[in-house]
Amino acid sequence: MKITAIKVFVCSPGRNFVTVKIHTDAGIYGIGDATLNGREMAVVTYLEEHVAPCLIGRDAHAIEDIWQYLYKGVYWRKGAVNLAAIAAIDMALWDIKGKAAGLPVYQLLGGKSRQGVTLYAHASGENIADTLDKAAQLIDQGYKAIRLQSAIPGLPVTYGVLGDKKDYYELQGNRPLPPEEQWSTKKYFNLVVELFKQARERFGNDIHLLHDVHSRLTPIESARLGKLLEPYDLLFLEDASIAENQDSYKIIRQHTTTPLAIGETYNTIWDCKDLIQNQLIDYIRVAATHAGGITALRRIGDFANIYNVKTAPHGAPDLSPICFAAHMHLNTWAPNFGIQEFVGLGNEQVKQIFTSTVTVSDGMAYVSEAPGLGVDFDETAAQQYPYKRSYLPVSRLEDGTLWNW
Ligand code: CS2
Ligand code: MG
Repeated sequence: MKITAIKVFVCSPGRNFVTVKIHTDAGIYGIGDATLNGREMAVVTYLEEHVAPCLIGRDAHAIEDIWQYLYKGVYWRKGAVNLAAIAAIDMALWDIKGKAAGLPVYQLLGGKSRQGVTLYAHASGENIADTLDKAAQLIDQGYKAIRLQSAIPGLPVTYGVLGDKKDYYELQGNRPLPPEEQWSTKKYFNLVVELFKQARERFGNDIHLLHDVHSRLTPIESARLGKLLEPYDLLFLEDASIAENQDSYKIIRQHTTTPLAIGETYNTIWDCKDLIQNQLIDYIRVAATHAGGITALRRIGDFANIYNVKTAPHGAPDLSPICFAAHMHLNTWAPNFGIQEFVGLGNEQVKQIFTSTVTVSDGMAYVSEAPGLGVDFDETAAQQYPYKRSYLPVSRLEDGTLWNW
């Protein structure tokens, strides 16, 4: 089965998505997600100018060889743009292979290790009470795991809190230039432990609670936070600190038993190899779109399994329903699957463009038996929502120092 054409689409149903469609001479096509939030057009050009011409005429079934060709063949390996492009091609080829075999991708990976995939949902609020009210609503909907993020008194904007925006798509899709947000670790510490203390008082110990620090603490600050949160038994503390120096997690690990999760910004196994093999983390959160697709996530997941590290794939609003579908097949197969982040199946425009067969009920998600990834992309509907440049914010400390957003 030969690749005959590769098309790249950018649309903005509230926020930008980059979608790849690979056509074959068997009349089967596959789709993949190449969305790199804030740098979408870099990936579009990379795919159209540098990747697509090399793949026309190649065997669409040769997923691994094409992955190696695109990763090693570029010479300039790694990087967010490279691996987002490889990821989209990879997802599309797995979609094609499943369609050709008449099997859902999870069957090609090794079949089901579970019927349903446990989700964690987002509760964010303007204050602790508001955040916990949102969490209570999610618990009533059947979610067994909730990520809590609350606005920080004294800071105009806080990561993960919608503010006056109606949803994440509105929040992320309207940033013509990078907004500058302020960070204060002191103000953050004044709130965050109290948030989880009150959450446990209100909801008891059965519900799983999670929190995303979003890389804003130094290792010793993360160690302190992990220790202070131990009484509240978090499922994991995410992105407690940047780990470009993977050894920095040894400092955190020495001080706390709060489970640690990281990986949504990682592009290859090399970004997390030491964290995993030294068991400095408990969950690896690499995303199919950012870390090289299904082929790569299967490899990273198997490596993590050797060290009792579970998978907890990233599931933010800037990953399209195609990436979510890819995660769902991986999550259904992976013996060491932990939990899947979930921010909903999209707004009405997203659902108009991406037709997914994933179903969600009672805090669990289920893949369908549809061949391939079980998701489709409507090119015509996508044209109604043209690309609109939008950036991620940047963060500064109160003295103006550029910080981690
Ligand atoms: C966040 C993401 O969901 C998460 O865990 O870290 O929403 C992240 O802020 C976005 O993916 C950035 O584009
Ligand atoms: Mg995160």
